[in-house]
Amino acid sequence: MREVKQASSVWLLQVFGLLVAASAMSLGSGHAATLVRNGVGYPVHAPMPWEWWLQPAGSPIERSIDWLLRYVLWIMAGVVGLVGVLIGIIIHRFRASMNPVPSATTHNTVIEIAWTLVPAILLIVIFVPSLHLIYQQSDYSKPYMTVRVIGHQWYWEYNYIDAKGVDFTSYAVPPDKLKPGQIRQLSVDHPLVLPAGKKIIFQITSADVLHSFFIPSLGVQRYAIPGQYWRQWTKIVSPGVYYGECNQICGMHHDDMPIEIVALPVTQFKAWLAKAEIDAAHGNVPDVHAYEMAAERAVAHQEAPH
Ligand SMILES: [Cu+2]
Repeated sequence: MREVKQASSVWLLQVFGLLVAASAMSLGSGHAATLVRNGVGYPVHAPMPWEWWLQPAGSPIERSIDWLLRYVLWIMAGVVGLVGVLIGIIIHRFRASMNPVPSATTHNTVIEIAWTLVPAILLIVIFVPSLHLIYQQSDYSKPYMTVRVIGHQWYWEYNYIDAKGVDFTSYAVPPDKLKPGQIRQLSVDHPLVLPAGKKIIFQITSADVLHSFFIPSLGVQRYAIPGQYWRQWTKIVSPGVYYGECNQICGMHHDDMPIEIVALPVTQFKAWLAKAEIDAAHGNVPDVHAYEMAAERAVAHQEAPH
């Protein structure tokens, strides 16, 4: 009987050790995903066919979210694995045929302390990084710029409140009007153009019903609520195109309000914004191709030998 006990506890330790090793490997691994490029050679952050994990992180917040998800998932896998193994041992060792005389044991102080302490420690171990992430998400200090995002049935409106008159709408490109390189139900007529590597605050609201401003690769998701401004910040690590969508059911054409963000290097962004201000002064929306040309220049600059 003693031998059986020892063998099962060794086995248990081995399973637990494997889980710990696997989680350590998972936590250490970074994203090596290669991104698709669009018509002007810009990296595209969009959902991929058969994708089963999160999109590669494009902002510090999304990196933290990704890390916390893996961390909690592995703790959960450890708990589920351990409980599963224990149930297996109990079913096997304490079955009726093996125990003709039932045990009269009712208490075991050591086990009772352990099963109180271990979950409490696990909760603390999850709570500390979660709280850290909440603080990170709530840090609105020193922004480079603020963009007011307004949800409408069924399009987005982007108001660059620091730039005079730059306020335009963004509609999904209808499926029959898609140009090569554009993505069905994700590409828009006027993307939100932003600088890469700078802290941006979104001031999110709605003009009619509840919408939600959601860009998975940037770790941005906030309800757009009529009569309220909700904030969220992001910092887009590298230039590229980032896609998202309204993810609050907002009526018949809820699926027609995707989000397309073009992140340009700061110098190109400044040039784009200056041009957009001139356009606005003449009552025009920013030229659709201006950002594409800026992106092309950015790619050429990136790939030039140093
Ligand atoms: Cu919506």
